[in-house]
Amino acid sequence: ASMASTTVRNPSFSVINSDDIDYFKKILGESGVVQDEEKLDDANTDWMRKQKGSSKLMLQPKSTQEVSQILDYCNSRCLAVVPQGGNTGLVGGSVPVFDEVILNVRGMNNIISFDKASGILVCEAGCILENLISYLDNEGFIMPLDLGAKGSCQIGGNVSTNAGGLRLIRYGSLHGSVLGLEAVLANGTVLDMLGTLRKDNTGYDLKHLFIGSEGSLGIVTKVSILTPPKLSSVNLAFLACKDYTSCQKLLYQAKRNLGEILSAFEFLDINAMDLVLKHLDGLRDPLPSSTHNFYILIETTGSMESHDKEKLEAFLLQVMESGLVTDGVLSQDINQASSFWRIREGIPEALMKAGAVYKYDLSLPPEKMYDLVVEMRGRLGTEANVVAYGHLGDGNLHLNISAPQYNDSILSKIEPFVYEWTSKQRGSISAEHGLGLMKANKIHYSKSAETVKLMASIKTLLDPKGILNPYKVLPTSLLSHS
Ligand code: FAD
Ligand code: S2G
Ligand code: ZN
Repeated sequence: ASMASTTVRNPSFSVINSDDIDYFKKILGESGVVQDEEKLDDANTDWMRKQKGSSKLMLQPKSTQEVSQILDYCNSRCLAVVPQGGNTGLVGGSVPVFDEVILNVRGMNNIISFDKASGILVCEAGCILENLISYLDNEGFIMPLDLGAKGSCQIGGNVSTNAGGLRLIRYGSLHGSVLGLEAVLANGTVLDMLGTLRKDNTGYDLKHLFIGSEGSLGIVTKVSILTPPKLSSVNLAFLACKDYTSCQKLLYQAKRNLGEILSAFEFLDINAMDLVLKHLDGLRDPLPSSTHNFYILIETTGSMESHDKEKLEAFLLQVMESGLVTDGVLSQDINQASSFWRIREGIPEALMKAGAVYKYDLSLPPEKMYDLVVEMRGRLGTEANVVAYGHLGDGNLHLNISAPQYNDSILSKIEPFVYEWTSKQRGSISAEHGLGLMKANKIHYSKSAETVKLMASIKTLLDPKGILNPYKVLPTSLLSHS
């Protein structure tokens, strides 16, 4: 049963009334107050279509000041609020559980400043990632993160989920590239932490609390982020390996022989490849010769095409000769490269088309990672299709269990087994997607009781009435206002 069905609405939260609507219209104008059924239907439903809230109101502020006024009012009225960005989150964190007010910052999508010398970008939280990527492309820079949801996800949502994605292996996590934030607390206080300094050791670095807080500590309204320069030479290899151990050894070699130009290392198994080729149009297997069990995408990004090509070709020759790689192709142009990425980035979409999806986004010791996939195949047999792919370079497995329909017999074979297995390996039950609603009561598999208790006291300090994204991230039992 999904989390929502076992969650009880917090009786201390008020229900929206007509005075509230009048107030919001007064501060936001008509366009900022959305009560349209269809738009609300969309905003109440998560990307996985597993979670559906019953919110009657979505607010779309145009400025930090308006966000502050909304939260100040909601806090005094004890109205619960769900901060929402692109609504591409995968753990049920971005949609209401009951009738929480949805607050979407999509209307706050201005670029505030960009320093072409340092690459420091300051923008509003509602900027869509893909728009930032194209803005920077014109300036000769790139975003330090890239993910399949770039067409819809907002930088505010990326920060709030501490999104990882395809480039983390090269450019690190948002905890490193985000230099500053502006956030609004539950009582309307505007926290200006919007520094643009690389180094600032004056007191506790509080912006880090908001990175990955999934809308539970405050609403991110502005982001300052360090963006890397766009380099001239990008190459992409689509390789095949016969077994998982070879994938691991390939990663070890790539880090040494490609070194500083390595910019992505992704894997997908044969089940993932079959699903993509079956459900997505216009794609074909780049290595049709014979079936392989594992596919690896290796991207390099450097400043000298001739040097990079020489390095990459020497590397590919070496790993082919050693048998680590059984087959491979180097993209010849941007179209071929994007068709290779389309295969990897299309897996979540293919999974949705295949039917029901049980999604586990795990950090595991790389040498153990695929043992879990094999164990799950043993436990599920023909009941479900166990699909594995992910950011192998970061030790991040996307274990997705696909079946025609959701059914509890499959779920009981997966949970709590997957969480216990991960916990035994001291892995993370959520590498990059966050806890949201789906895993709000699962944090103990990856965090000690003392740390979770401290998180709850920080949450209570910043949001005493618990109006920000209630029922999510932390176990409700731990929160005093529940
Ligand atoms: P939403 O889904 O709207 O919200 C996500 C969470 O952040 C919610 O808890 C919400 O309350 C909170 N939130 C949103 N905006 C704000 C704000 N301004 N202030 C405070 N809280 C806020 N994730 C990865 O990490 N790596 C991937 O490679 C990746 N690939 C994906 C591929 C596909 C096809 C899809 C559908 C999703 C993928 N995701 C991935 C998951 C998702 O895209 C990320 O979590 C993304 O960062 C969510 O951004 P969003 O704007 O859609 O946020
Ligand atoms: C990815 C998307 C979500 C999933 O594609 O990297 O983060 O697990 C994932 O399908
Ligand atoms: Zn991912």
